[in-house]
Amino acid sequence: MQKVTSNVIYKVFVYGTLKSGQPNNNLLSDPRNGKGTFIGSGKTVTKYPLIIGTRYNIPFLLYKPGTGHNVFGEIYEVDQAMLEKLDELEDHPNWYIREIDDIQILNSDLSDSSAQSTMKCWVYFLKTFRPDLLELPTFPCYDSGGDHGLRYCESNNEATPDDL
Ligand code: PCA
Repeated sequence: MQKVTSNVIYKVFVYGTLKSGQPNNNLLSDPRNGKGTFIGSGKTVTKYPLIIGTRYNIPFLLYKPGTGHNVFGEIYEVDQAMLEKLDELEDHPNWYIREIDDIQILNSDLSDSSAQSTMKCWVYFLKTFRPDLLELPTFPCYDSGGDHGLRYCESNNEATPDDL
């Protein structure tokens, strides 16, 4: 019997551990998980606080539009299989909530759409959070190895929203 596959392609903007050179990028680049093609870098049109939280040093984009920075990230085209993998990693919709947002394209390999300056992409936000998370330092660009010293802890499997 033929396997039913969907060929729908989704655009996802990643700003945290899924970016290239960051601890979870291997998930996006592993073809066994599905299609994950880098198409360019971008930044959020809206300012948001990008913070590093929990004792596992996990990056979160807090859904508090207008506060923080226009956050830098990377845009990927992914298929349904890959999107499901990402949702699993981010525990959408229990922890992060995936929402469509406007991303300003900074550079792009898509020559035929270079006239376009923004793109609607899926982004993983934290929408329910304790207000004191807004007191943490905010970053325009995430790097696990940055001089903030808050390196991402990969053994965070038992982290839950209660850790926030
Ligand atoms: N992974 C997702 C959300 C935060 C994280 O670490 C990302 O990179 O966009």
